[in-house]
Amino acid sequence: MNIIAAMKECILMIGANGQIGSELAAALRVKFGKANVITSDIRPPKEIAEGEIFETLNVLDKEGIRALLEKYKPTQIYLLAAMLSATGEQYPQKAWDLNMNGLLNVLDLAVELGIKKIFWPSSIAVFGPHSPKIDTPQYCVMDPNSIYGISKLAGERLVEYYHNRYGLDIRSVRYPGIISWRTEPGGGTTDYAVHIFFEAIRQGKYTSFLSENTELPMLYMDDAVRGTIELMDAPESSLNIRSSYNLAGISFTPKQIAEEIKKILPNFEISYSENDPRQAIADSWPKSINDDEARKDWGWKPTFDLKAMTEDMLSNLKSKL
Ligand code: AKB
Repeated sequence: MNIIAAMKECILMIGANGQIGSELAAALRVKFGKANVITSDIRPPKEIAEGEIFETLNVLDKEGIRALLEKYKPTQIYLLAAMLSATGEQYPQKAWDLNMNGLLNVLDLAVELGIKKIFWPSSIAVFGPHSPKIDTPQYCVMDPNSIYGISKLAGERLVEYYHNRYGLDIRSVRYPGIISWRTEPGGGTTDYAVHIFFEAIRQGKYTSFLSENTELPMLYMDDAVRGTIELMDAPESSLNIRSSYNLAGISFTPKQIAEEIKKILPNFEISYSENDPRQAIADSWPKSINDDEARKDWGWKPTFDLKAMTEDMLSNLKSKL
């Protein structure tokens, strides 16, 4: 996208205060300018820097969304408001309501008001116990058994439907667990892989709620943000998947990440709790993901391996905490 085209874009991000939204919004502000990225969430963030635009918005309030769309006339919507897997199991009805009706509100308003381009994230949670666990392909048996995974799979079918039926240019990736140091995640099954770094710096030890050999797909935030923007910039004609692209980064277990941390912090200690409900969710998910379609269609390529990610996390957290 050239600079003139980029400057014409205006983005409304819904659910911008979470782990991914806060970093994606920062990258989009650099790309499009602060005045062209409107962030919104159910509560204001701790700080709103000069020149940034924030609006309080509940994604279940359809008329509230309409008012913001009419006020700012965005060309793109990023819908990140969702309840994640672990919290979803505590509040299944609320998770379904937020994840499905929030999406439907945005899709219906986009059709009505002619906003074509939308980003909506799916998740590796769309896979289930009968999906292949290793190198999980784009297309396979999908039988998610968490309410979050069920809502994301239903969402994938909806976004493809709205693309086919109404011509919306909705783009999506199935995020694995995202690792970041600026904002801590909340309510997910993969959160241990972020908390372990914070606690390594704060306490020198960590009790993992997942067992030592639970392998899950993860991705470093820098790669996740870059990949998301690359997908949104890709020519529409190159996209063959209108549900959601598999996206892979690094797969590792709590034991492997602890070993990598010990190379930098030799006194770091890890222990494991038992009977955590998040273990069953993790056991139903893939261990590794095949993302050939994303590589082929829009040039996706992750850059951080476990070593590079661990070094970057620990050096940033040492300065931050
Ligand atoms: C979660 O653990 O619920 C999320 C996800 C993989 O979508 N991080």
